[in-house]
Amino acid sequence: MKTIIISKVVETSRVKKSAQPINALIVVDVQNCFINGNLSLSKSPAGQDGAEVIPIINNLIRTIPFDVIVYTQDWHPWNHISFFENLHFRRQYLAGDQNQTIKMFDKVTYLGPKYKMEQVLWPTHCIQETEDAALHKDLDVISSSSRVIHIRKGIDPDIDSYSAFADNYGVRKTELHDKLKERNVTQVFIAGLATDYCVTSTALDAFDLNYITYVVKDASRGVTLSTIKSQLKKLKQHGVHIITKNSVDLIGDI
Ligand code: VGL
Ligand code: ZN
Repeated sequence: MKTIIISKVVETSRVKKSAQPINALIVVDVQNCFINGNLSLSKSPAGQDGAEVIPIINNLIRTIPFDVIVYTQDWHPWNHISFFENLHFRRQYLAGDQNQTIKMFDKVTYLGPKYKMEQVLWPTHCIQETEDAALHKDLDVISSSSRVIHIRKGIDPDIDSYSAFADNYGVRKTELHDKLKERNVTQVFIAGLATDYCVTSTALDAFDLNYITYVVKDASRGVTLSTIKSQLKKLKQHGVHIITKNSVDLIGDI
């Protein structure tokens, strides 16, 4: 019995070593809203410039032969739960004192039939079909082919979605996992906006879905320095590899 188990382990690692990894680049939310629009990272606490990721990501796309390229977009309806301006629609569902003073960027908790978690209240951003939600014009968007996947998220008015794989409750999945599996992707490299929110959540989900997962730190920009730091630490502890643009290696650790 023991011998059988041991030989199985050996077999698995041998097969793994000889298999060629299939690599995807996931370009997270490189949209006007986070660069020069309603939720410009330059106006957020870390004061980072989201536009700086564009030439870096373009260079990755041009020089590295990724098998698959994914572009994600935050794609909210006008009445979305994450907008500070929509607080009045759901004030009755606030946990605690419903008359509490709440400011933009505060974290609140909504509790109710449809709500069960904390929500940061962002300025209205990335409304579906608007210029604010478009991918930035300088980003290299490979024209549609079997190599390209487009994902839109945050579409349900009542739940936010930082990850490109699923909403913040982990309930409603996007098509991303199925589409990556169809293409036999084994490794994902994640870059874009914002490091401490959508990049982090996408990377944690990718790891949990068994992809070998890399975050390209210097090809990403974030909202708040302290959360950028704490989220990168969390990612590392989770098993996500934090790398830089010059150390993208498609053979990786398989
Ligand atoms: C994001 C805040 C709100 C992101 C999306 O793309 O990281 N951040 N919506
Ligand atoms: Zn959003």
